[in-house]
Amino acid sequence: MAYDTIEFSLRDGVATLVLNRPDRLNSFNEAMHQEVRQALTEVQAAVEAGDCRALLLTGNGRGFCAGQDLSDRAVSPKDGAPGAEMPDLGYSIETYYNPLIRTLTALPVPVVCAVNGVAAGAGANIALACDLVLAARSASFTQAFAKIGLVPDSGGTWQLPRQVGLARAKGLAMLGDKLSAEQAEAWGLIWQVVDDEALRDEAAGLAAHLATQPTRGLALIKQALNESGTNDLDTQLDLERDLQRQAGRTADYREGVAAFMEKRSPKFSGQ
Ligand code: T3D
Repeated sequence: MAYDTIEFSLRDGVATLVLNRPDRLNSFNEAMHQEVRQALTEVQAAVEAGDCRALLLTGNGRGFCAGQDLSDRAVSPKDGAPGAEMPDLGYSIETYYNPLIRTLTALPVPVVCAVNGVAAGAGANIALACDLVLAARSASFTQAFAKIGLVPDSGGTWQLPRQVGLARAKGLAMLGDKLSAEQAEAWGLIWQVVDDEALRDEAAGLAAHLATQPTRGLALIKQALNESGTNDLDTQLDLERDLQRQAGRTADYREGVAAFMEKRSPKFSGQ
């Protein structure tokens, strides 16, 4: 399928989705929402068919994603008068942003995000919903919502306190200041900072590596770590037992043990 607002490819087990509205810092308009959704539907089908074993998400230009395209939200003061129609942002969240975060979180393959520049508003939280986040040294993250009277969405109020603690989460959310990629790495918000010119190759290499690994096992790791956010220890121990049972029945586990015993490199099929 041909896309206008994104670039999408599937090669050697890696799906690559590039946000491509660089003159608007890859902010989301309706068309981009629809195309991202369509591409992720293609990814889901390819994962089920065993043709996709990792997803790479990044952006073109100097921004990763500036969240919602605010030119679609401009409301003149008279529009805010009593009785005037204001946009229903809850509808937008329910229709687009929440399903996107749920899809990325549930996707049973690793999602690598290469944050190539500023990640603002929902753009920041979409990046943080990915599994392994690399960021260019010049990139930054901003919970821009507070600056326009909104609340962090796309899972931001869930991710931030868990990843950086409540004090830093409140500072980031209430001030909306830019957090540098290096500070984000130091605070444990992202996996790694990479030099700008190396980012795309580094992220593509990481996704390519993950696509050769035990895909089922990685999906179970993702599930266990995601569920740990809300489980108590007993529930998590039970979950580990159940997931290990599943992992122990995969062809890749058999291959991993055989390769270890035979002192050779494993060749994982993803099954
Ligand atoms: O509405 C709903 O559906 C509810 C859901 C909301 C989710 C959200 O994401 S709400 C938050 C929306 N995003 C923002 O508030 C961020 C707005 N942008 C900025 O604060 C700044 O642009 C940045 C901090 C991201 C980057 O700053 P800077 O100085 O590097 O770049 P810039 O000059 O501000 O932006 C470059 C261009 O991109 C500029 O256009 P121009 O002047 O060159 O024609 C700017 O207007 C445009 N741009 C940046 N962000 C957006 C945008 N255009 C539309 N929407 C944007 N979000």
